[in-house]
Amino acid sequence: MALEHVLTEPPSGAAADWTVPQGWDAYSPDDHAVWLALYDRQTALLPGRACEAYLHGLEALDLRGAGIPCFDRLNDRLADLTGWRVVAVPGLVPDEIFFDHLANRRFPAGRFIRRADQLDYLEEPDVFHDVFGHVPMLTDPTFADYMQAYGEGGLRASGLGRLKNLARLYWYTVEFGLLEAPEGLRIYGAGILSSRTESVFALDDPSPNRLRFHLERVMRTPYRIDDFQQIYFVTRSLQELLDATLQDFSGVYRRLETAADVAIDAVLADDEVVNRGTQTYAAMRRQAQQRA
Ligand code: HBI
Ligand code: FE
Repeated sequence: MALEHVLTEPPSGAAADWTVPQGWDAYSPDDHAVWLALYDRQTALLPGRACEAYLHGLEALDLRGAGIPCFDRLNDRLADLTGWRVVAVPGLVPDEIFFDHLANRRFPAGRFIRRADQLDYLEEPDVFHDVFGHVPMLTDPTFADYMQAYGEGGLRASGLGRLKNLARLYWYTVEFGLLEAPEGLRIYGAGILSSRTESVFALDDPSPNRLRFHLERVMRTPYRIDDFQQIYFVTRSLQELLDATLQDFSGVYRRLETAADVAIDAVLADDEVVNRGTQTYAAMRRQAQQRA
């Protein structure tokens, strides 16, 4: 086994599908205060930055409430809108478990919340990232279908040895995707929407490349988990994402067997460039790390 640190069995207290009770009564007043602080900070920033579908969803779900949402009550509304539900999980779950939940319109969400001294960054997805970042988009019928199609594609990709490529699709769309709206670029990716600094950087900073979404290009592009992205992919519509994902990936996967990965800062001759980045931010961070 290569990945010895990743749990392969559900931890005690978890069901076979890795779900756990949310335990809403166990949140402390401090936990709820962290939710409210993060919520208010992000919602002050997001009008004019987040896409319409996201802002609508946020309103329809009444996510500020009095603190961390109770999943049962949230699900009453969400299931009415698109048939999706949120289920609590103890942390990252194995890929197949994750895909199986998505394929069945269940979104696995962390139940813990970061501490007040970790507002800006943490490694594991907590309830703020998962619910504030991801769940409003699940109220959009097209995006709701896209997430289900992704889960179904994941179950097939596991058997074909192309998970690395499929994970990039998730990363560059569900987590870090941008959308071209009539009014300009807008955010739909949850990793951006739940980050104060990246929700500014992703749209306004001259460093990153912003290229039109193209399924195979995305699948050939590695990503960073430790800093702002060096490249964002811009889709013309959520329908474009769904259409790209509903096709049979076997031809794509066959070509990927021989296609090399693309360097993270590269712009290729046939890329459709929205903004050519300076890559200044990434260069500056590299220098700072070399000095350290
Ligand atoms: N588990 N809870 C949780 N959340 C994720 O986003 C997640 C996961 N397990 C696997 C996984 N993501 C990735 O494999 C997918 O991005 C492809
Ligand atoms: Fe996420």
